[in-house]
Amino acid sequence: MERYYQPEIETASREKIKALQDERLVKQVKHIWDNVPYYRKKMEEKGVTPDDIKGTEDLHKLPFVTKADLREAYPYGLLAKPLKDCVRIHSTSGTTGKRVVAFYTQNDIDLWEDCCARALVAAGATDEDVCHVAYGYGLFTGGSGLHGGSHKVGCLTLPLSSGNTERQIMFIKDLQSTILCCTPSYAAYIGETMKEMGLTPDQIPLKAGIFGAEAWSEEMRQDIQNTLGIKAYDIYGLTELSGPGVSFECSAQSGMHINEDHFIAEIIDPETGEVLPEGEKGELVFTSITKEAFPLLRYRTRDICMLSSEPCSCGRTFIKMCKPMGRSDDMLIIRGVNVFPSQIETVLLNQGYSANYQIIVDRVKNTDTLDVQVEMTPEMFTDNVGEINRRQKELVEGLRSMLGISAKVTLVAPKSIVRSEGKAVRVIDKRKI
Ligand code: DLL
Repeated sequence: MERYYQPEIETASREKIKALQDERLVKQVKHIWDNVPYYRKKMEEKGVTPDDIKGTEDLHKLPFVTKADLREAYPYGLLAKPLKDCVRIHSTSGTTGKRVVAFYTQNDIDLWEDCCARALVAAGATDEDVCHVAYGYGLFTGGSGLHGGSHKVGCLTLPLSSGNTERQIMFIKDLQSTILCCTPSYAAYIGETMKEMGLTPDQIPLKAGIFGAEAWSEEMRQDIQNTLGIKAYDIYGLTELSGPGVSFECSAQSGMHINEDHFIAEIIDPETGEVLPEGEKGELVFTSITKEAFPLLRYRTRDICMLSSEPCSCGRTFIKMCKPMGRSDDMLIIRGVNVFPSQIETVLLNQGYSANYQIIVDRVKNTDTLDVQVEMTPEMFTDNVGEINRRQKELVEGLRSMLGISAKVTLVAPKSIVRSEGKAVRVIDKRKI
């Protein structure tokens, strides 16, 4: 039977959810107008005042907020509460430009941990479980978010953080971890290491995993489920909005329910900013309606996604978002064609490879080149040149039919591509350097 952490809201009627969103949005806009001069100026420039916002149907009147705004207002410019009321800071893992810092009051932390607890319960967690948190702890939100959620559910929490993979496996075995929380690429690495240590899925107690923080394909889900002998659930979020738990997967494993009592989602055309009807693909935009310290109105995530309000077999009534297809800024334009790393991953996994690959893009004599380096699995490893050529050709064909352009494929020896303990680096674009 499906279990919920907060059934009264997770299964509420659509009317109740809408009424709650209307009420919270109106209050949030007023809070921001009164306390954040940066926002007030942006709203004034667009000719909007809090009086114009009566409910979600007025959302489109508000200005967007982008990462550029967050950088410009760094570090305190978007803060809506006095610092003395804030109890925590987290920061994005971005490698370029100024980091984005987000602030939390105790109430913000509480609500965020509730969202993570909802995700854990949806994945089957109870107070009988041992929850192994192998997301990074620190400025990154993954570790603290799932850690807090795990406490709320009453799981025995193992705050391992990432790294030291053999030790992780020792603890999983010795302390009987049943739920694993980490990035999907780290879950795959843990699975690979277990295999090398001679462990089969039935020798480890894990039953479920909560994996997110990076794009991962359906094929990668199957791979992780088989290697670890678990059910693998997706979880989505971003530092700017709190961290993991903006949305989470349920037993249906077909898209993530958005915690709509805290976040209002929209899909927009990334070029024009126009709001798109449900079911269309575009950029995901969120408004946080309960955040006190660092509230964001219409924040452009740059994640490309679709929404669906089709009823879900799990009984939750929150709308669902599909797996993000990648970030608009991760999308590669190669010889004029849009390519997402996740499309390449799908081809590789369908042809029996693991998710250990790297995409190298360059520009030679004014023409873009796409080189996909793929690790052979230990089972298929060979030094027979004819066999390697045959396999490479097969992959080139698969990629051509998926992407519509030709790529070079280089098969490399097992274990030669660096493993990731956090978010995997899939693309090296030498054109930007
Ligand atoms: O990655 C928060 C998080 C931690 C989510 C742990 C889930 C689990 P940031 O480092 O700020 O926050 O990165 C946010 O990561 O805009 C997406 O592009 C990407 N992302 C997060 N979750 C998913 C997911 C955390 N499930 C950025 N699928 C987001 C695809 C994801 N991409």
